[in-house]
Amino acid sequence: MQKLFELMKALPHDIDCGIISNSVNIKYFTKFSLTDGLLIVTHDDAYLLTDFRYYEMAKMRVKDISVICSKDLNADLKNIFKTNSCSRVAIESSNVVVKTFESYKERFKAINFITDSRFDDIILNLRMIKTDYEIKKIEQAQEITELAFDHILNFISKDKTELDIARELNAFILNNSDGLSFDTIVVSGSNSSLPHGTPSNKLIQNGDLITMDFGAIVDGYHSDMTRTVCFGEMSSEKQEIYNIVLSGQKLALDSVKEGIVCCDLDSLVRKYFRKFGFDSEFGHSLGHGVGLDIHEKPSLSPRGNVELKKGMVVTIEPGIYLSGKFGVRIEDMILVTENGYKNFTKCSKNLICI
Ligand SMILES: [Mn+2]
Repeated sequence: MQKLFELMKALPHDIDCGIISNSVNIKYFTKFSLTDGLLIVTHDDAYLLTDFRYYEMAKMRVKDISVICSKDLNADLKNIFKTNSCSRVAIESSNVVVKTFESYKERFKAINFITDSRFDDIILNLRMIKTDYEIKKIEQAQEITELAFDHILNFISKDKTELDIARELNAFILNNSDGLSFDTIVVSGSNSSLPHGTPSNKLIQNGDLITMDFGAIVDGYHSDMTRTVCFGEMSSEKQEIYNIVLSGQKLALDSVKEGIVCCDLDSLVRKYFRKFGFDSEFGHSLGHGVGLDIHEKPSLSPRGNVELKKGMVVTIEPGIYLSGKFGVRIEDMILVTENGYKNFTKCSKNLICI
């Protein structure tokens, strides 16, 4: 919160006040989850406006921020603007829908609403650098994800479908964490060439590669991991592609350090795959930030212009997808450190054959 105050004060064209409506951003600053509420920040003060449903719990849990049980949002906002002499009020342009924005303008005619992305940017940039508390939560989420992986390796057999495997992973994660990071991906055989394919009724067959992409949530913090395993006999072509993806991932990991620009890291792997003739077979980004959202800044894509910094948590997940045949993706989640990285993902990347 203190950092946000400082960054707001430092903005080139002064913003007196900001309205945070994205519940993930509210959670970030207050550690409190709600689906309905506003966090109003001035240069040195903050107010959490919520209603009867959340008020008592918020009052207990949220420290250093005035919690207001709002019965009349207009009146409460007007009051805050007046008490703090706010005339330039920023909204989260990437979160506020047109209808809400029009109604703000209508209700507060004297206020100049700032709609450029500066306010969003300072929040998202703050969220990129994880605190020790956040790192611990992400670590816990990843530990559960790996227990789920160990569990599923013993579950997979020839009488199981992709859906059976996905449901078993989901059940394990739901029993041991606060939720699923996203809809679990389990794709096998020729379906594995679909990077974000949906699990189907297809039975696991001899020689299939099975790609599983899944994660758990702990106190709002996500984990993200992908492993590709083999069922039965492995063809030399599959082995070869697996090794290329694995070396591509290693190349990226070895190059992670403070100061490297995200697109350069992405391009290292892309160029490496090109040597083997795989240009368009790696059609997605190398990775993404992870935290209170499963996908957040920075983006490790060909357009990612952010420099990696100590404290960022990102995935490194190259893949090669041969349409109609099979695909391989290997994904680890790492913490960027001064001289390299710390890998949250501990499980082996040697090709596992079941
Ligand atoms: Mn991912």
